[in-house]
Amino acid sequence: MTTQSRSGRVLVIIPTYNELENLPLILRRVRAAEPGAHVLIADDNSPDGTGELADRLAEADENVHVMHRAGKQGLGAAYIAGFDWGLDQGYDVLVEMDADGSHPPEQLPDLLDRIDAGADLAIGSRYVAGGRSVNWPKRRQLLSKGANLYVAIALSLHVRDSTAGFRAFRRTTLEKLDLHDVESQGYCFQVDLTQRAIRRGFRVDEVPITFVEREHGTSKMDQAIVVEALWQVTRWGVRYRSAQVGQLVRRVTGRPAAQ
Ligand SMILES: Nc1nc2c(ncn2[C@@H]2O[C@H](COP(=O)(O)OP(=O)(O)OP(=O)(O)O)[C@@H](O)[C@H]2O)c(=O)[nH]1
Ligand SMILES: [Mg+2]
Repeated sequence: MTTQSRSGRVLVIIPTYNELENLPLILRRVRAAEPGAHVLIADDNSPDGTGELADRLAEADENVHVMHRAGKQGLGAAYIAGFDWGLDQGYDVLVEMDADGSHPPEQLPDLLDRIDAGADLAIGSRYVAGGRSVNWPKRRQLLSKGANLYVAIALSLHVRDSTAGFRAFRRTTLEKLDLHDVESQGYCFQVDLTQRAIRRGFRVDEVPITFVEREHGTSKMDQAIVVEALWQVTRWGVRYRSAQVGQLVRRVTGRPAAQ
């Protein structure tokens, strides 16, 4: 078992919104699975008191930190704030993990091992050999698979699970992703970071994971997140394709790019 990543200090960022039941469970599992890793809980002023519980848990464990944010601003914004904090504090590897138990902390060492092996971004994937989803309703599985297929075709991304939210980034990767112009949330946020990493030439590895449907609390996924994702991916796809056509035309005509 890996106790601490050889790639340096690890911060696991867990965004929370109304995760009262899940937070103590996930925290215990993370601390057991990867005792050397620190945790940052990024709470958006959850009405159910998750933020206060996070404070109490952090008081009992010096490796647990809490970031209180003013109100619900979406998963992407919480992660960007968490990355900023983690980079500022000098962590070498920054991990994304949901609070609801869908991303098994017991598989965190697998992600960190992949970083140690040279990946710049390790994605916990449901759609590579050995990966799977447990108890996920058929409708959600179809949505997820359909979204991934659309992303792969529209953006020419050779990643099976580009919407996955269980990931480990090297700090040097995040530093080059221009995080401050990322506006997307939800599914789209994960796709955006994936395409940025690939376009900048980073090594992106997928590690098989078992994704488990949440047992407690309620999902924050809604129709707006799906519509945002479809719309954004379509826009990126059009931009990517027109840039490719532009390159092709320049190659054929021998003309330099218009200024
Ligand atoms: N800080 C913060 N966390 C959020 C926000 N929205 C969702 N989260 C957290 O992000 C994680 C993922 O949210 P989920 O509701 O599980 O969304 P999902 O995993 O895409 O959807 P399901 O598969 O239905 O669970 C959980 O830990 C949530 O508590 C938000 O606006 N702010
Ligand atoms: Mg979830």
